[in-house]
Amino acid sequence: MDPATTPNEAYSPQEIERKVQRKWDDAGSLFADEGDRRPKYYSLSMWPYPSGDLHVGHLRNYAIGDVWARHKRMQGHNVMQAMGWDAFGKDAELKARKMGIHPYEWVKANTANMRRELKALGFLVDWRREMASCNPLYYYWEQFLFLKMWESDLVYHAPTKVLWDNSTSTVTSRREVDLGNVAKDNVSVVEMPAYQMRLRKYANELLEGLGKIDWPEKIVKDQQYLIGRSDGMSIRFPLAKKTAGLAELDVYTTRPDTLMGVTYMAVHADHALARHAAKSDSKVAAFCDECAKVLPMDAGNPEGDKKGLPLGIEVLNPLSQEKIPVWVADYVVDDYGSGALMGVPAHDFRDFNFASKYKLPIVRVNAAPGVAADAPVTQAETAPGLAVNSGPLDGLDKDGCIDKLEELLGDKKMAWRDHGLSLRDWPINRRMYWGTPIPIIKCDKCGLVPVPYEDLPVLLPIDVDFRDEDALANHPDFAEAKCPSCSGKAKRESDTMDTFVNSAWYYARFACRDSTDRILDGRAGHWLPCDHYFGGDEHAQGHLVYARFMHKVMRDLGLLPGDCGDEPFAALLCQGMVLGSDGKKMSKSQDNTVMAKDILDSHGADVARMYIIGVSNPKDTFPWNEEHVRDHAKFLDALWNLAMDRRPQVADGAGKKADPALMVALNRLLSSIDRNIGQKHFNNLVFGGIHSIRKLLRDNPEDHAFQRVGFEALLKVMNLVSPHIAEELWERLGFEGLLIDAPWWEPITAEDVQDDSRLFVVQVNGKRRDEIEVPASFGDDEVVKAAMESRNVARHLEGQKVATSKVIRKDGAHGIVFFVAKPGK
Ligand code: ANZ
Ligand code: ZN
Repeated sequence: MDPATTPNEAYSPQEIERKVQRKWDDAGSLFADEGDRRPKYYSLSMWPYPSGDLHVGHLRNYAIGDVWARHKRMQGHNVMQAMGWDAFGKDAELKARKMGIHPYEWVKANTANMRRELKALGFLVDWRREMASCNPLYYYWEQFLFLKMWESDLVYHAPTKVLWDNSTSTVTSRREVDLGNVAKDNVSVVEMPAYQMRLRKYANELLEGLGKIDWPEKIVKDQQYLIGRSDGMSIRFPLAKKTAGLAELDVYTTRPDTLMGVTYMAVHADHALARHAAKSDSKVAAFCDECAKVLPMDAGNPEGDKKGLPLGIEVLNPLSQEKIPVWVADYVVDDYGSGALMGVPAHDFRDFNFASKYKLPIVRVNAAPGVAADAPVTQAETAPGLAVNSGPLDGLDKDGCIDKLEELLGDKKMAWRDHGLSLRDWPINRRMYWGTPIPIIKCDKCGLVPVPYEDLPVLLPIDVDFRDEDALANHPDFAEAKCPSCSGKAKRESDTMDTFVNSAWYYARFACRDSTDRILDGRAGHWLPCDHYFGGDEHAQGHLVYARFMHKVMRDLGLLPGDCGDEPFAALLCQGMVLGSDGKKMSKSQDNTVMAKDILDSHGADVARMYIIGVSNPKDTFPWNEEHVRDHAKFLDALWNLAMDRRPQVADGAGKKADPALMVALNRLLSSIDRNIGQKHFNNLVFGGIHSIRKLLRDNPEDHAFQRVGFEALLKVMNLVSPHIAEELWERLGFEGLLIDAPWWEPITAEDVQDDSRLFVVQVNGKRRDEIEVPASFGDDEVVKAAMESRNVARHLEGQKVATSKVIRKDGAHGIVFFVAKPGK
């Protein structure tokens, strides 16, 4: 049968997608094996929390990662992408409590849905590596990791203050409150014994490592801020009279040069001096109780009313021996520095407000150039100038003051260089059932005793009354235990780990998820570090810190085989959000959520993927637009028909040489596609790339050789974005092998894109009407003339008078012609 004379088969996306996926499966195309000779490339997109169906935010994340992964593969890498389920956690548990569905059942049903949808989307994922954090084999190794950390004192047990969500009776976090997931009114500060991971121990390395990875600037800044390392000094103020067993009060300051301007000291309500004063002063006692309720996010806030009370205690300025009163104040953070500060109202905002309110002296000890030493201070002057009114420090800048103080006070151990750190250790228990059990046994005689390795895993019982907020503690088989140390009767720890522990090391386990004898075997050595990571920037100060920490911990514990690097994720891209069509954040309550399934059912995977890649730069946020989705469906339909029509030309073009001018035009497009991929502007692959190549092909049917090279290139780009239709057309047009395995084109050289023609976009009254190609030698008049002759432009100028025409030339190769036309002859 002659394909040119039979009508085309209609484009039926779902059918093609199923067929192509079967083809990939049969060929084992999606598998990533360690034995492969090509260089490894591990590309990972954050694993989903199985909350129900796949939403379009997931779709976007994975479509972006897949563009990158498929491109790397075509460039000759052995690419591994894996998928799994961040299956433990609060949402499942709360849902369970509310709806009476067991979290296990809920997760099972949801993962089944999401797996089906993800598979239907045709991502390049090695599904043999699928794993879930709630699987005992996974959390067995997590418990093993915990015990290793326990042995090395990288996790310890101590009381800490946490944010308690009264509405769910679980531990929450500042982030949850900031995101609005938990109402601030429902939150209180409670002290609770906690297992804490020593994040602070790794603060310096976490900070330095940021310089070695290719991460978005914003995330790097967020992490620097979170770690919050500052340089300064600790200064020791002798107490005028020994109090509460203390002879001195130490404070940390970033401005030691302002020491002579200290007019009061402030301590946190939990400080020994405040607690001592509270014993004999009921007003202080009441105030301290008030302070205990201040949420940490409010305490550090530079604005807002600051409250305090004098304690009737005095210290001496170590430099001048002057007496200074000690106050208790609600703006002192208890676990920063020493939980006390020196108040310098003239040069610190918070101190200025505080001193103004309580009529404490404000003394200038620093002046910018040109400011007199006796100039009044009307607001805090925080930029460091030179010291004034400061005795031995006068005339020195900040560094000079620090040197001088070291000289004057260093020997007496009254001042020393020091660092501040905002980063806190990481409490990992959440008072929940649905998580990894903490492998500890609590014995009255022996204290906290680790579960012996041979008794791991500590299985999470499934037969519990999960409506009980203390389900594990009340489960007799689980709770009763024998002390491994004294064999006496003991209790098993009934708390479980935060889900962030699960997701802090999953990327490594994907390499060898079935390993039973090692947490990470040689396969992890092959794949790690992860070359590229994709996910949302809401994880900047949580997951992305914890995973970096855990990688270094596993390295130091000797659990990373071979050279896995010091950082888990060499490069990172954070995609923007998908908003509802109303421009608002998608949420169930707004009724503006779009599920991947909706668009899969109506248009198929390729349309879904093409829309979500083409609609905006991966980094940007955009509102969903149903009409644009339909436009993409129409586009792919037209493209299918064009390709099917051109089968004879493509077949005939083999072995022939295409017109050089057309090749230059094509090469220009390919070169810009390469540039856009490099910069991860994947959106430009759709309009600048796929659309433009299609247009070249449509307009030049007579050059059969060009039809062949053009379609070959077009399908390769489409393989990154809409891989099923591309794979199918690859076969129908008679190209060899599978497209998914085809190599990318060689880099385009300057020679490939040189020629004597120039491309101009033509606009009439602000609307793009055509693109013309003219000889490079054409002057502006000739370009305008050629533009007016183009069919589409002529049509839009018909019956009108050209009022203005203008030619703008850009970077040699491209340009724009503008026409302003008015009615009339
Ligand atoms: C005196 C001073 C003078 C300060 C001045 C600043 C400006 P960063 O920069 O964030 O590291 N501080 C120390 N411990 C504190 C605590 N527990 N709670 C609240 N504030 C505390 O913060 C360091 C500065 O924060 C320190 O430097 C101290 O105030 C204050 F012109 O000391 B400064
Ligand atoms: Zn014991």
